[in-house]
Amino acid sequence: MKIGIIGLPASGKTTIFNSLTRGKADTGGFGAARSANVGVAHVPDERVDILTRMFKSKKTIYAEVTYVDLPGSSSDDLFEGEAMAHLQQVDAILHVVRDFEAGSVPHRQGSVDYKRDIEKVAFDILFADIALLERRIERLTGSLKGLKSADRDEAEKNIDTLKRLQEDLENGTAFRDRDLDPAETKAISDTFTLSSLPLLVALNIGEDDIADTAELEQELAKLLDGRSTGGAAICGSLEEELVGMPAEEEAEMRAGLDAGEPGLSRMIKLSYKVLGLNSFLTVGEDETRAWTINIGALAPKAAGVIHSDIERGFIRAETVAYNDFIECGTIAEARNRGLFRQEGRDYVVQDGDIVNFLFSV
Ligand SMILES: Nc1nc2c(ncn2[C@@H]2O[C@H](COP(=O)(O)OP(=O)(O)OP(=O)(O)O)[C@@H](O)[C@H]2O)c(=O)[nH]1
Ligand SMILES: [Mg+2]
Repeated sequence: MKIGIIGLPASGKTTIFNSLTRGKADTGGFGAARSANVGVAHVPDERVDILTRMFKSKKTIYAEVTYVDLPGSSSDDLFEGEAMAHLQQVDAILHVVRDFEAGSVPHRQGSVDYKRDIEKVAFDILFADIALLERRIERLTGSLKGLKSADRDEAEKNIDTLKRLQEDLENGTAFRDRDLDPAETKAISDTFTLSSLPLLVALNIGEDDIADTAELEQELAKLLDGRSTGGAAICGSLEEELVGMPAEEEAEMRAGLDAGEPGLSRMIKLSYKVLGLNSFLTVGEDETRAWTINIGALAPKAAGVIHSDIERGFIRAETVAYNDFIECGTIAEARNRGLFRQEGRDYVVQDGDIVNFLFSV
């Protein structure tokens, strides 16, 4: 599961990427980067921290989200050339929007206006899909002649459906904001569409605006009322500096900022959610760990995330919900109160379940 980072040139994509993934990719290239940066962010999870302390675990392992910082675009057309090929490989998009003033970093539009830029990129995404559907319609139309009549009727129906979908895009409806009926699903089943990907927005704010983060995020939320869209405000330059520090110094600095939860962790959590992922937890002296499953995964499938042998030999899952466990304090007490349950193959693992799988080899 990957998130592709897009945004206008010099909006701070690579700076935000470095902050999210604790990376050190070059910034300030003004669109010159020719290859993508790929990195992993740890999903902050207080439950994992608390369980680590309770079980005195030697190791702590968080869930992860992979980010891909796309190669720079030399023009304002974000979806030219290679970009589309990269975007076909991702599961969601993170749009980095510039909202910092810096004389040394000119904005191509001559001024900083995040609302304008969000609208421009949203429009470009729709426009890219209109063009993709156009090519599909042309190809289908070109093949009509060679088809037998039954197949031709079918293809003509698909063309009509695609044209209707295209009109909706022209009227501003992204695929992520609509349900598709069976005919529509069929018509676009083998066409990649950009606007069907969940879209997140990171507002890259200046250091002077950090105090107004909550207010800025409220304004941002008003702009982003689409279905699977969310946003957070992040001060890219500061975060990049902080994650580059030794851990202790970073913690000290953060405490001094007193800014509450940084936008960065909100963004990573949001990314995880938008990808449709849940975490179940395993605990013990060796390690406390969050494991990633798709929402709705059944117990054997979740077991398979740990090891395919556990999925194959699955007998049952012993589980207690995180909140129940915290109330009880120990597994033994959870067992006494009937909250430590035995679940079978058809159990849908819930986010925050503490699980122990029983299996035969
Ligand atoms: N003052 C300030 N400068 C920033 C901030 N974020 C990024 N910059 C600067 O803006 C310039 C561009 O940042 P990058 O992260 O390289 O932007 P980008 O979007 O990856 O740029 P390209 O990939 O070249 O299009 C760099 O000089 C950064 O140091 C910020 O929050 N505040
Ligand atoms: Mg860059």
